[in-house]
Amino acid sequence: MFTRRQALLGAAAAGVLGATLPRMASAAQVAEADIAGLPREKVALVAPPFVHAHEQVASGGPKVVEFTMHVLEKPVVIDGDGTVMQGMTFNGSIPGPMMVVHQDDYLELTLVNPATNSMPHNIDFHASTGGLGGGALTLINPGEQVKLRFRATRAGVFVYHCAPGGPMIPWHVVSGMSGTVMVLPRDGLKDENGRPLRYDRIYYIGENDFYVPRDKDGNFKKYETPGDSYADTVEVMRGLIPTHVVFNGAKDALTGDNAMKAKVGETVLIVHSQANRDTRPHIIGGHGDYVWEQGKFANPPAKDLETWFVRGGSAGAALYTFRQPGIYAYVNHNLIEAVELGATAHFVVEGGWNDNLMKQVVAPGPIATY
Ligand SMILES: [Cu+2]
Repeated sequence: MFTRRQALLGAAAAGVLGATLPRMASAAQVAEADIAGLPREKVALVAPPFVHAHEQVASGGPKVVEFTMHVLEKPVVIDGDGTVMQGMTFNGSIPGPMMVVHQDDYLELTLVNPATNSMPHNIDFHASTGGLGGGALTLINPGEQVKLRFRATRAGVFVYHCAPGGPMIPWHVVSGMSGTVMVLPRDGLKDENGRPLRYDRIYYIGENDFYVPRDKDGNFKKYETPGDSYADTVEVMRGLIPTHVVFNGAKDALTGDNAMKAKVGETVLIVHSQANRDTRPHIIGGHGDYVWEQGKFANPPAKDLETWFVRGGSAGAALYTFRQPGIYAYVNHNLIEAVELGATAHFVVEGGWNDNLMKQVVAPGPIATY
């Protein structure tokens, strides 16, 4: 292969730089040589709702950011009753971990399908361009691995999911195989006037709809393997009514000891993805100060939203500065889904109460008679 570097060296030696280069190196070869010269960074992923450390404003030029994920098929408990689903996961978590890069970086993923799995898997990156979002180039059997690189040309939060073909696609997705890539603008997030926006903390909430079959008595059924659960699960899926709608892979995965933390005055970026079904995030007692409802940062954020809409197959981002302490429920504001099916998380916020914003003027007591 004749690279741009070789072409430049050869042309410079011959003293004809510029005259021969365009015809001697194809655009693809030029790009490959350019990419080979970029700095590389290896990033270790962390399980949601946490996100790996990253710069909000890129300190250098484009680079190649390397990630590795293992697909793990495993049973997961999805509610407090001990209901078990035969899950399929990226890196063992539902949702899969968030990968953060900057616009014009190259994201390079090594995807591993261990021999202990039973099925082929792949990855479709909504952030990428071409080849089924990488799905066509990443289909691997148990015992195989593959490496895919794509250029992050558009800024925003984007879903990734498994898409191994036909009826396997929705089944793998509703079994847990989705996650998010965040492509930050190189100069960071901005408000509607182009002024910089920063966050003190970031949380990634992946919402999932699960379809667990029931036995004739109405109890959730348990299966030995994903394959055993397939036929019954597809029947429930076709009814389009989920048995569970949860954040972070299980009912109450983000409440109690696992509630997300913040302090009064801190600004939190909340990224919310749903790979399969529409949802409507809402902070009870708070707002979205700046919301990229469609999740794409080239568009100005909406302001002061009460509830926002995240389309199935996309991710949205909301920036909120907490102004009061307390426990905030963060819900899908279909309240049946929030309370009955599981789509509720908590933020525990420390700090001083502001009476100017809210005050109980008279405590509850008997109805006054005059
Ligand atoms: Cu899969």
